Amino acid sequence: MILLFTTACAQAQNPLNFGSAIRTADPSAHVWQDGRLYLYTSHDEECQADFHMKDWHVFSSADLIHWTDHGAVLSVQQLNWADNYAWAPDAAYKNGKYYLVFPAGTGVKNRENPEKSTKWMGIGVAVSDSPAGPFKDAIGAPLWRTPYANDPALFIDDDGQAYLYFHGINFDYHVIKMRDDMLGTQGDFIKMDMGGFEPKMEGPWVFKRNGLYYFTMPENNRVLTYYTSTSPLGPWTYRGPFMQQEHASNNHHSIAQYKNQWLLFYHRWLDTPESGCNKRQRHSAAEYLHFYQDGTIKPVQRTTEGVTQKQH
Ligand code: FUB
Repeated sequence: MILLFTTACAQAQNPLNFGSAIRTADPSAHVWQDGRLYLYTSHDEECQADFHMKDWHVFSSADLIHWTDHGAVLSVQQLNWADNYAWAPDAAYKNGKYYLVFPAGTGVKNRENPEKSTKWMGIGVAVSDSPAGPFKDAIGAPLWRTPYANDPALFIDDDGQAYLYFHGINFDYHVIKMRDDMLGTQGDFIKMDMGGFEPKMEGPWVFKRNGLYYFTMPENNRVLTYYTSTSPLGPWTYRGPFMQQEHASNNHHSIAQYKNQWLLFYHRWLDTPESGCNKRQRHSAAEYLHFYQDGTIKPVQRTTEGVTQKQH
């Protein structure tokens, strides 16, 4: 028993150990019918420049310690409408199929002269019979071209209705309903009532707990904060931060319940002295998430231990 305890705690760690030096970010966690927890991540190429990213990866685990690397499950090379910016994905299970929603784009961002930027991003949908992919672009086009959008997050309510939240230029804090076949949207964008507080954001994530909806996001792209509501469409009440920023760098997270424990997945910018560029690069990590009696979220600290199945 003592040996088991020691082994489990010794192997749990942050960043998550995927068994290779792969750099991942934007982990989106889901628990599917096979009882495993799946992480859908974006992939930072070693020392990449300016978030030029090319494919999406999947990892799964049954104990949060040992991870299976399912490899690259979709690449921008397979798209006929984008060739770059394989950014934060999300996934959903519906109609007996697994759907990957993903942002991708074209063009170049000109940071010195933004008016000369040609960069554009949109959101696609890919489908697979397996949670581990591979996924195939299901539409052959983005869901829409305007507004510019990325960082999609799907939430499927108990009645089966899927909602798509995203970051959109001049369209933050909007949501749109997905069609039942998940291959298109229905109705118009719905501007949500955020109670008058709408900071810069990316990477929204919505979940439901005890009948309460949580809209969570990296405020100013860095501090994880949240709102609550009794509806997935709001109105939302701002509740404040639950994880502070680190290194003045972006964060992107997801929240899932696995084996009776709530978990926060996010990424950290860590020094990579072994790399040629010798700069901070992103790595997926996880922490336990705890709630107060009234449903508010307890502040989360970053740890090096990470999560285990609490065998102790
Ligand atoms: O990984 C690329 C982008 O960086 C994501 O889409 C954003 O949320 C930020 O994490």
